[in-house]
Amino acid sequence: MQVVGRGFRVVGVPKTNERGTYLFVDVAIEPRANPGPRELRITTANGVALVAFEILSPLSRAGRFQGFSPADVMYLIMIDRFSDGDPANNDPPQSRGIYDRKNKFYYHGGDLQGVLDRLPYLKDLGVTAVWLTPWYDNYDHPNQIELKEDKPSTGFHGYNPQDFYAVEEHFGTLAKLRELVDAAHRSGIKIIQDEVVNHTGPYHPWVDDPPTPTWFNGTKTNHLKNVFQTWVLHDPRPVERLKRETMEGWFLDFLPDLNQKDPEVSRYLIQNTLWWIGTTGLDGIRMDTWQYVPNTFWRDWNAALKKEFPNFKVVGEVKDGDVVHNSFFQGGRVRFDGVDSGLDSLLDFPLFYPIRHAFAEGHRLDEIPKTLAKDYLYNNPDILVTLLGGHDDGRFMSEKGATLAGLKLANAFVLTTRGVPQLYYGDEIAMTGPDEPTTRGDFPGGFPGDKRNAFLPGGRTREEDDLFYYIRSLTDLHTKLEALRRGALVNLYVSEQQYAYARTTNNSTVVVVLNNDTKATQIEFDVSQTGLPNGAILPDQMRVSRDVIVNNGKVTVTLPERSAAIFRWR
Ligand SMILES: [Ca+2]
Ligand SMILES: [Ca+2]
Ligand SMILES: [Ca+2]
Repeated sequence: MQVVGRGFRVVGVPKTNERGTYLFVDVAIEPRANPGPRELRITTANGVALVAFEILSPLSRAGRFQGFSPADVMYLIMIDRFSDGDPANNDPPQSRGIYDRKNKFYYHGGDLQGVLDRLPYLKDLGVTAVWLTPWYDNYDHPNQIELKEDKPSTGFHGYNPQDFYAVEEHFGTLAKLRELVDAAHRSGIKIIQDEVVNHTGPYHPWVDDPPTPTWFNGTKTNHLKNVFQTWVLHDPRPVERLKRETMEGWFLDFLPDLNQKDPEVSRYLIQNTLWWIGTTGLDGIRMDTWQYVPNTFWRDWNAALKKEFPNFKVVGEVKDGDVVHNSFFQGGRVRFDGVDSGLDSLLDFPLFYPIRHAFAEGHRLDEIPKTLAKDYLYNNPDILVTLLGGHDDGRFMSEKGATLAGLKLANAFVLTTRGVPQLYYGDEIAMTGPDEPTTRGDFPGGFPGDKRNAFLPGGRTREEDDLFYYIRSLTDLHTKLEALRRGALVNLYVSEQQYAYARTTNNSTVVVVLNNDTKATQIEFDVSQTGLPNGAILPDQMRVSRDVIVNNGKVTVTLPERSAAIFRWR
């Protein structure tokens, strides 16, 4: 083993695996090494191989690696289904034949250039952070292992990585990704990467030739199946067999489960994350299938990230409606297992389900404050990512009983309660889709030949336009009013279908009143704990209520059926 070029060297003795198919080499780069190409020269009895290696200049930190906060408005985009900015990559030579817009399980042509082209639209909507579904290279052929409706599927969603160091060719290149991150930053928009480290795609070359004997939990022919007994993960006295099946079982029985307890796997995954952040300048990570990976790995992974990128933030996906369960995974606290995972934030699924029940189906609204009442279990509830829609659930508008008025109410709540609000692409124009993958429909106007362009006002129906501007007025308030970005949440009034709360800072107060009932309402409630003085006049920013005046520490609010008022003081 030799290095060719200056400024780097091999550390220790390189190791090969038993079959001689992998070589593990540690390389140290000198702090003053000049950027540019290098080579590793590997000599064996059978000859010489050269491996290309490149030293990149570190990106300037200004305006990069920013993290996210409750001041942001996050927007989830499924890259393949949002906007096709480069039709030339729709059916690439290396993966010919898995592009078909008529097949909901195939690639549809959306790409990184498409997201780049739509930055002005996102900016106009008031988005400040974009979460993109995974851009890892997925397999180049139909998936014969995972049949959907008895037919082969593809990795259009990005969650079945084939190469952790490459960008999917349907989406673009690493250069295009860097261009997108830079352009987004110039528009005041952060980029959140969606990562997967629990498993690889079913066709990853490691599956037939693992770099170490313990690279995966089990093998293709001999592994546990994930039994999804997730409750045992927070059980201080778990049945070990159930815990192993849940932590180490292969997801859906076909996604090879990486063994993060193998030190080489752990190093590979940590370095891979640092590489994506460092080479692109992105701002945060949404981590898939968080709960199926050991907390000890997360502790080390988060520590490595924060050491290099102190402002960086991570939100984990724990898809569960139980606060007791979800709160166990948030970091900042050593749990009974003796580990602090270091995780900043979680997708707030415990709040997602009551949001759907109340605002889509019209069930009791007080389920929402009842869920928020469990916030004390979290180490930091204010950084949770709140949502009314996502790519793994049917669309809001496809729920039984859903109406535009209900969707407006749900948006009004998500954009005014505590947490980091997250929108799902297309919900702002009331897209429908009852299941996965119809919930991942093509954004109208994002694709060549589309009959209309809903990115532009003229391409939207009157109802869609009305909803779009309603949400835009909410994101506008969220951006302008400090109380909505970082105010404390104070509950003021709860009944079966009405809920009033304030967000307060030292010098500003916003009072939000939601009426989820199908008839008009008048409610009176005490606001003295918000510090609002008697005589204070509060205008409604949404223009559904008359101004209210604080009288004897109380206000009286009259609201039409299924509507939200947002009263602002100072
Ligand atoms: Ca394309
Ligand atoms: Ca591919
Ligand atoms: Ca696992």
